[in-house]
Amino acid sequence: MRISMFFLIILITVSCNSIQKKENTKVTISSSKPNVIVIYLDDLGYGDVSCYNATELETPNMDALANGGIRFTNAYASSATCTPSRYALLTGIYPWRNKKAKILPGTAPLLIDTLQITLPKLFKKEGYDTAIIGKWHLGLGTGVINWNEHISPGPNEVGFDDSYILAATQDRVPTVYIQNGDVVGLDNDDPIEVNYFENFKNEPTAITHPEMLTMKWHHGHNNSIVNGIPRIGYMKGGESAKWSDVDMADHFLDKVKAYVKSHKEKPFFLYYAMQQPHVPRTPHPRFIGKSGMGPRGDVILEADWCIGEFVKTLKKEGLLENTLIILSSDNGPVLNDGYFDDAVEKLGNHNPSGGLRGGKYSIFEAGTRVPFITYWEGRIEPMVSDAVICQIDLLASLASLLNTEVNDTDSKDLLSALTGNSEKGRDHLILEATGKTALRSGDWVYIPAYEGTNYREEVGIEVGNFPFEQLYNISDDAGQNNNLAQSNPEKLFEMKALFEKLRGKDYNRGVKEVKFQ
Ligand code: NG6
Ligand code: CA
Repeated sequence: MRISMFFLIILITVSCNSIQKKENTKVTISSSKPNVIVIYLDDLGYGDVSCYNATELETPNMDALANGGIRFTNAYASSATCTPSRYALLTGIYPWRNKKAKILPGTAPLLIDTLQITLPKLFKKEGYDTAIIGKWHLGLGTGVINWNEHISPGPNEVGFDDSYILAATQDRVPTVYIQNGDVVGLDNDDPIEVNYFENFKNEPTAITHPEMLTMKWHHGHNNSIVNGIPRIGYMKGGESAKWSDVDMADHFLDKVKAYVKSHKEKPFFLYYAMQQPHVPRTPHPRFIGKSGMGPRGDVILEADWCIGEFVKTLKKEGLLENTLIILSSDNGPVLNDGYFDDAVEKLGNHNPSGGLRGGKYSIFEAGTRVPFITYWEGRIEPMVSDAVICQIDLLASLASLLNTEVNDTDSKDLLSALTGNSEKGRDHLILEATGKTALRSGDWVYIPAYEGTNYREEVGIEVGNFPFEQLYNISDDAGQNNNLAQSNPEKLFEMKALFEKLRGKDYNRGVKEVKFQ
């Protein structure tokens, strides 16, 4: 009886939807409950995808989503690093409002308040199943973590029914997967210990045992060695639980495929947080050499392949027409992020930032402006949108999709822009990079004066710190080469006033230069 009711409802929903489609030239978003999948890459740059004008790399599967959906040209991560961007994505709160929203070590406590509204909680309230598969990097536990016991709070306590994660980053310990709070494959006789300050007695590190390394470190990344790769932080034990780096992409892909196959009865929200092309770049052997650009290019091709396989699964399972897919990246690109892996040497003519200035860690555009694609078969019509949108807006926009709303966040309802019914995005947006903030308003970008070095030698990136204010009109100066602060004092005054109104006058307090060890 219940089953036939269920099919009746589906039938009615499906026929209503097709009626709406016929009646309107533009997409009608009905009150039905589509699945929502956020595919989130790590450090993928604005120019790393062929549909974003990369000419040296072919990413046919991301291109297929862009060509059949909306490719946004002015979409932003809220921050130029991972943790703050992910915090904003899931909570709708600007990361600079939370002083702890900085790149976290693997031992950091959970950054999100368990009482806070989050993207998965929003979906859960509307009857969805929710899951995260992939990189977390938002802290776990409340203080000291015992990795050998159930770890809580974590993703499951902020709204995810299911979680299968790596705790922090691929280059940070512990190098194990955690499923719903428990380390996967752990042998109780070989407990895991983790420490970010000091090594465990007689444990090899990159410094003491360089002969054990299959990948060399450039800066940082000289602590414990796992699978020949030196990491950030020290780890002991947990041998049977350690992940295989080269299999990580396939592993997460298997998990997301299995998840959608087993969640067809109820609508779901899935956050597929891919680890590529963050360091260490460890393509599966079948992708090695495929890009001609070394491991960084190879893992972008690997990620693209995974996306293609995943979309194929959605199609095969009959889910594509009832699934909104959103694809983006947590921050801009970096070549040398701490390992010698030929990313610089083999770059050739590829331009990961797509001509934008800066990169990961940068308050310039390349730090936060990222690929952003929405795809919904039969519901979203292909287009390119110049609307200014930010990942922080997913919370309010997806609430709107579910015919509900969220209060007291920085998130804006841009559902119309996300579905192509409007090209109107945000009026303004505060961008963040390692504690420093800037304003985009209309076509203008204002960057306050900041202490510190502009060019960060280790990573080879201009992070945007100058002892004077910067003002750019990015409609005709996308590369931010022409500082108009002096020649356009009226605009400078207007932008500064708006920045200080939104950000508060003490925006510079406590902002310290990031040390790369
Ligand atoms: C930096 C790491 C870098 C990367 C980054 C986090 C060093 C020297 N550098 O501190 O390799 O892990 O943190 O990247 O340790 S993110 O994309 O997760 O923000
Ligand atoms: Ca990142």
